[in-house]
Amino acid sequence: MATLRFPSSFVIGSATASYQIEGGVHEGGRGPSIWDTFSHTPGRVENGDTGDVADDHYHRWQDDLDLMSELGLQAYRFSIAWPRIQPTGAGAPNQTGLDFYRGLVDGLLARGIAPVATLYHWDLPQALEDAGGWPERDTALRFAEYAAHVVEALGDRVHTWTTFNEPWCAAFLGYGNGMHAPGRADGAAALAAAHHMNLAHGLAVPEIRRLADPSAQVSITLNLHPTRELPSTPADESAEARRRVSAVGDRIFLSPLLRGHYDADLLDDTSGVTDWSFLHAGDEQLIHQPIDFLGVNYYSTSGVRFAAASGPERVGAWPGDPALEFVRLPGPYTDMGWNIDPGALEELLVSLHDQYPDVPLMITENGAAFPDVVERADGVARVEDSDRVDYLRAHFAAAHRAIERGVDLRGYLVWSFLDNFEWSFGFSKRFGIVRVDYDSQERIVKDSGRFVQRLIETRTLDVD
Ligand code: IFM
Repeated sequence: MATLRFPSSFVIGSATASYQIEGGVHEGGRGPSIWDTFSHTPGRVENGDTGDVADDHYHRWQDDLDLMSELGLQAYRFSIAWPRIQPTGAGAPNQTGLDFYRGLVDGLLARGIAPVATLYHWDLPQALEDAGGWPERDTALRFAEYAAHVVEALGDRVHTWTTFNEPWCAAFLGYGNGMHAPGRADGAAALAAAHHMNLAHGLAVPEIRRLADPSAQVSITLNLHPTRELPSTPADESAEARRRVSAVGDRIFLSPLLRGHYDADLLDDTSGVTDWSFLHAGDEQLIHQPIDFLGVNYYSTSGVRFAAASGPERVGAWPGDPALEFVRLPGPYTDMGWNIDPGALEELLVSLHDQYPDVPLMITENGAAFPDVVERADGVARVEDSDRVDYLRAHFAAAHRAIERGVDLRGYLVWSFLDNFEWSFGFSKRFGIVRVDYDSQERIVKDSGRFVQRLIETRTLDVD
């Protein structure tokens, strides 16, 4: 047994996102988002679940903040619902929407919890999708305006800003294979969407810097795709498959954001899908804005190879690479079917640090879904989620190893604070460190919540 100590500057907290927890979808002047439309479309979300009520956080946020305070969270990452601020995605901001987030932020500050605000966690106003959505360049311009409204209202009190959460999912699951809202399956549209999210980031960052407190930290959060070699696949094929995943999964964001250009191999790999005419002269320079840290969301790894060329043509999340096949690596697995591989988190952080040594990192999401069980004894409810505690312990240890290896890792935000609407899986997957009963809205702090509480209190972690 060893005891690891985290630096005092290392921020430990938790995260959520607007559509996944808020509910109150018709309140406060909020307009519809693509996720309202998608979740209300039969067959799109497991069990027909929607975010109409979700965790009812829109009404219960003060109690939720009290729970965060009880756990001692140092930071809370939440997202702002664009359709609460601009119900149709354009025009003057809706004061009631701004007031909701101002109340939330002030409540956090009053409890000594640092707000980390994400501007886009996938709830695009439906009106903007009706006008073409992210494959349209105009959506990037609208985003910069929206960002300015939010930062003008909250920039004096929020010091950490994230433009986008996981643009890969929003572009490639939303427009590439249609698993996410708005449910379109068109490889060229997905690539245009990815570019316009990059552009939207590039246009929004100067707005944030103009309107926020000068000490503001500005970031973007990516879900990168760490892959491992498959023993059964020849090394050169494996290397080529992994290169292709890194191009259209990771470097499509990393390279323009952090180096100021799209990589030649990405343009080449996708040339059969699009001519990239949506990329205008000067865009790459616009996208390449200095950021203060890069947010990293990490859960799992996969093996990748090329499938046999026969079979129906697949339109998927990997435009230009229809033969790419993802292979599940050995377990253990979480309830999402994702393999548990904490070593890959350490490797990912070290590799990002080696490639972009001047960019500090923050783990903006890490956590696990498990099918929790509530036990009640003497009127006290308990969720003994030792599987989630083990997962978190192993991943915090991996983060600690990365720090020891010289990575400038600023913090770790556990996904998620509350059980919530897990997108196309509806409420069937529970990621929370706090359990939510969706009928009564009762909250129960799970053992994993107490684990995080102790970690923050002691700054230490015991590992075998
Ligand atoms: O719930 C999601 C979150 O919205 C984005 N990152 C991954 C989480 C788990 O799937």
